[in-house]
Amino acid sequence: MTIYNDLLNHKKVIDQTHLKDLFENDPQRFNKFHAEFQDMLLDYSKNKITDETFSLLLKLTDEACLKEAISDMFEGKRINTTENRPVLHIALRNRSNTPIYVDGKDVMPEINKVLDQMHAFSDKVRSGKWKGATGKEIKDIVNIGIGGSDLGPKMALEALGFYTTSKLNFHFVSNVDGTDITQTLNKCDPETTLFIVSSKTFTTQETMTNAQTAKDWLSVHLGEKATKNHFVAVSTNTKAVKAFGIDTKNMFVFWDFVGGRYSLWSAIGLSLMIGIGYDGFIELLEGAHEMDMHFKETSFDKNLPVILALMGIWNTTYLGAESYAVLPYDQYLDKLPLYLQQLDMESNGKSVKKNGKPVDYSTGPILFGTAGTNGQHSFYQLIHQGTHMVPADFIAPIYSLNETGLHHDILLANVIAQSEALMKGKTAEELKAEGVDEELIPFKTFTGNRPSNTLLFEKMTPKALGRLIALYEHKVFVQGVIWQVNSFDQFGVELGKQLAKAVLPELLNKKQKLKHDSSTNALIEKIRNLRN
Ligand code: G6Q
Repeated sequence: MTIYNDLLNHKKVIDQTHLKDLFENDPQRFNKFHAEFQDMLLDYSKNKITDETFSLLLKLTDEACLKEAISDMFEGKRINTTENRPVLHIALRNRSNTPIYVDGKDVMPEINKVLDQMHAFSDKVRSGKWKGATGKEIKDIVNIGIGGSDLGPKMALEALGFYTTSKLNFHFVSNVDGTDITQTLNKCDPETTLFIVSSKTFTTQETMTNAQTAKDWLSVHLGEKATKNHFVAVSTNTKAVKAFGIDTKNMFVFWDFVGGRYSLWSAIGLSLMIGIGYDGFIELLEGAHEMDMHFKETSFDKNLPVILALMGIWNTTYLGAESYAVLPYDQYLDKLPLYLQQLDMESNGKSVKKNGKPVDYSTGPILFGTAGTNGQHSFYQLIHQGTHMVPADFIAPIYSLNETGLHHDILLANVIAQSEALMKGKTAEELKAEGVDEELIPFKTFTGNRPSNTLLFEKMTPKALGRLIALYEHKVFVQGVIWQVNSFDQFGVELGKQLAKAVLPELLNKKQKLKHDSSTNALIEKIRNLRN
């Protein structure tokens, strides 16, 4: 790992420099450190980098054989090594339809077939041709799913709210907490509600529990037979869908080569397609496909996902940042941080390399964020003046879909001012010149020198969203390759699924002997004594 050591040495030089000076010493800095694709502008000049940093970071991509890794993914090689699966979310949006082979078979015809099935179904629901058991049109769509089978369509339906039909209400039930399903059912009429049970495995405890409760609720009101008009399934597990009582004609399949957190583009996006229509969904796929091609074909020094990944690696692995804020200045993107939290933290929250050896450097950071300007009135304090360095991505559309008076200009002024303030800070001298009281100067001083990226795009459209999400997917991919982790498994998530299954019978049966530690035993005792 020679480049690793070179970068560690180089860090010592960077530690002596201030971002403000880098800008003052080089009026061309923005020109050097920005990249564009379609209507997207990525300004990464407010990172603590120099020409040398950037060229060393680019060498990391050679060392990690990034070019080959990208080809392997696009060619359907089994790059998810621990689960022995290819990783082909890119095939789901392969609008050019070039064949992609898995075990000698082109996967595109199957993918297009499911898209056609989704098209026909979503048209029927949107036009009112799909009827409930009593002959009424559907008014409420309830997606029941969790994690990757929930966050994508939930985030995207909100992001594309401007393009979503107002004839239908959309609900997402994910938590096994009975409050989630109860509150949703309270808003729905059984005669006009359609449930989409979304689960890759169709065995996930939360989803199956919620789906059963919904099915019972429907049966009480309309009888068991109503299931066929009010339930559809999105899954890879035909047997389990059948066993649950959903007609497999109303099942939309996807495949093992689609990871949960990468499944928005598959039939998991059914609720989204119903919301924005087939054409809108295709535009989303087109946007993502454009980003796929940009990622695959553009040299790394101009490649948006690669650059974003390298900035993240520099900040996390070398400069010691432990967290990372995603700050969209667009109300429609309010759920983007939540979505990216799963994408990034589930993919690269790993401490073992693909070869089974532990890493001795930092990998994926803790990701958080919220839509601007709300965060400015809360956690930005820590970002500006706390003891942690929190690199941030500011994301903003240049036009609002709801241009109202000066609102959007004010919003944009805020996003620009924030990244400038983080970079420059405010010195004691500047405060003195402003006439600030001597004793308040330490409190009002800002060190600055805090890194950020700014990503501007024209306006929120399905295409723009497709590009944006694919950008972050590939960023996470590049980081995984350089950190040498498998970004596509999630054994940490699976642990939770197993542990809860072991405790449940102990909670239900007071007599069952407990063999945990004293804390776990006491907590179980307390709950079961009171509940029984
Ligand atoms: C995603 C994860 C996880 C998964 C959920 C739901 O990458 O694996 O969030 O999506 O656990 O799983 P099912 O779709 O199988 O219900």
